[in-house]
Parts: sequence; C-alpha cells; structure tokens
Amino acid sequence: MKKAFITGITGQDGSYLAELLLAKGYAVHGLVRRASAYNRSRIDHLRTDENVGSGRLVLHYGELNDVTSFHRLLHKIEPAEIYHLAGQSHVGLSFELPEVTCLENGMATLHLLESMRELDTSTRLYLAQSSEIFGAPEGEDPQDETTPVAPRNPYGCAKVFSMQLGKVYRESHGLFVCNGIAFNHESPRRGENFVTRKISMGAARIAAGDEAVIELGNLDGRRDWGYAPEYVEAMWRMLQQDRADDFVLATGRTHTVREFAAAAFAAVGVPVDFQGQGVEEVARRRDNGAIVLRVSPRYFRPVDAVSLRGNPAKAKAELGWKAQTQGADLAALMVEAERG
Ligand code: G4F
Repeated sequence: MKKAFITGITGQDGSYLAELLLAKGYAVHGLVRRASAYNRSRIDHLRTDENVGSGRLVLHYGELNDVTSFHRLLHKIEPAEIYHLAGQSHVGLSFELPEVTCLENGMATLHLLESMRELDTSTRLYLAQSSEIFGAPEGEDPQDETTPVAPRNPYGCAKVFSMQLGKVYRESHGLFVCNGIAFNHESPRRGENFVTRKISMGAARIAAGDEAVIELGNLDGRRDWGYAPEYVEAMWRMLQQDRADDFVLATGRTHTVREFAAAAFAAVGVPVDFQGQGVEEVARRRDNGAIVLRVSPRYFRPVDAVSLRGNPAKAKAELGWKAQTQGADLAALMVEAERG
C-alpha cells in the first residue's frame, strides 16, 4: 500500500487531498498540531468512515519547525509521497505575523528538504506555492510558470523562498520536488476569514432572515477563484509524472470581490445594488433598501495584489488537468453548502 504524508491535513486542501488519496487506496499519514481546542472537524468524517479503517489514516502530533522530531517522524513513516500544505496562509495576517509566516512557509520547507535528502531518494514531494509570488506582475496577464516573481507581502516572500529552494534541491540534489503555483481555490471548507467564505456565510445568514451585515475590505481585489477539490487532484497528478516540474493551477478567469458578493446574494435570491465608493461603499437589498454589506477600513491591507490571473495551459497539456468550477457557480455552491 502506497504511503502518503500530508502536512496541513486538517486544512481545506489537506482534508480534500486525504479523501482523494484514501479513495485511491493509499495509507495516509497526517501531521497535526497539538492545540487545546479540537481542530480536526474537516477530517472527522474520515476517521469514522469504516471503509477507511483504523490503519489507513494515521495522525501524528508534530510541528514543522521542531526539526528533530519532524525528521524522526519522516524517517519512521518513510512515505512514497509527501504533500507539504501546512503554514500560515492568510495574506492580510502575514503583515501582522511576518516571522511566523516566514518560519512556517519558508524555513519549514528547508527543514523538510534537508530531511528528504536522507530519505529514500524515490520519495516525491509536492510543495504548495501560491499566486502571491507574482504580487505585482507588471503587465504580465495572465501569469504562468515563467512570469517573474514580485511578491507584495511577507506571505508571498516566504513562498518565493520555498519555491526557489524546491527548485534548487531538485536541480542540485536530484530530489523529486514539484511546485504547485496555485491561484485562489475555495470551498465550503475554506477558513472563515477568507473573503469567499465570509461572503457565503453572510449571504446565507441574510437569506435566512438574520439582520446581518457583511464587512469587507477591498472590493476591487480581482482574483482567479477555483474550487479546491479540483486542485488537490492536480497536486496528486504532479507526483505521478515521470519528471518533477512546476505548474500553475488556475481557472484562467477572474472576478472582483464585488462580483463574487453579487453572485452569492443572487444565488440566495437577495439581489443587491452597490452604492458609494471606497470606505463609503455599501450594498443594499433591492427589495427593501437594507444595507447587507459595507466596506470597513479594518479589512484593508497595507498593499493588496490588484489582479491575479493564472494561465493553466501547462497543467492542461502535461497533467491533463482543467479547473471546471469558478465564478458564479462557485459562489452558488458555497452559499448552498452554508444553507445546509
Ligand atoms: O480571500 P483572501 O484573503 O485571499 P488571498 O489574499 O488572495 O489569498 C489566498 O489565496 C492565495 C492564492 O491561492 C493563497 F496563497 C493564500 O494563502 C490565500 O489562500 O482575499 C482575496 C481578496 C483580496 O484582494 C483581499 O484584499 O479579497 C480582498 N478582501 C476584501 N475584503 C478581503 C476582505 N479578504 C479577506 N480575507 N477578508 C476581507 O474582509
């Protein structure tokens, strides 16, 4: 039975990837952080699934930057495939927590690569990189694997460090390391402080009759939003190739935050009109004029990537992968899930 090791198994991508690998017959080992509050809700259904059985999903306590224990764990498991997904992934928070962001997204990759040098050389590694490496792509639209990096926040800087290390260890030590440069990918399992989840949760509450108001920052932020379960399929495909390489994972289409919000409200039958500008901007219900969304300075970042759009042509040609769900369909899927 093939063994996979997932860091970040309790996160959005980790939980979907665990489902995928278990369905393919893998034994899945996951790294979990000890915390006083229980944080495994995204994988609980797998732990009680009788088809998975006790031996096929194994969780290990650990910390990415507790180097010796992490090293020991990798050697004990001896996985055929490692998916490194863990790390502080909130871009806005990375301005407030730059050190932890760089330790978890940058230095942890180095520790992992160093441990891998001593593992069986056939072990394959997927590194979760991000469109935030492009930050300000200076007219390069869409961005692909050859677009120069220009990160605009500590998170993007850490991901550049991680990605470049992955390439260096591939070239200089012959390790099988793939960088997946993933653009935004969302789902009902998205963390509650990412914009699509904030919107879908808020729209569902408002449709249910709550007098809620969604507070957001930059409504002009333009992102290439795809559906997370489709992206974990691409991660797996990368590690099944004959040769390790880097791939952009994206839909190739963008929407603004404002458009995503309008689509979410439309999906729950609450059409809205946006009025005003900047921090004065609000969205009002068309039927009774009530404010349902307002812009708040609290959620603006010191600098925000204006528009990020990926070119997934290489992933399509070489992995046979194509994102299917995006835009209004994604917004509708997410609000429907909130409504249960
Ligand atoms: O949902 P977001 O926080 O995602 P962001 O910053 O694009 O980063 C996500 O995608 C990256 C690419 O895959 C990942 F690398 C990263 O780890 C993360 O998963 O913000 C999206 C846009 C931005 O323009 C932001 O300024 O939404 C804007 N926004 C407006 N109001 C908001 C809010 N973002 C958040 N989180 N919260 C708001 O209230």
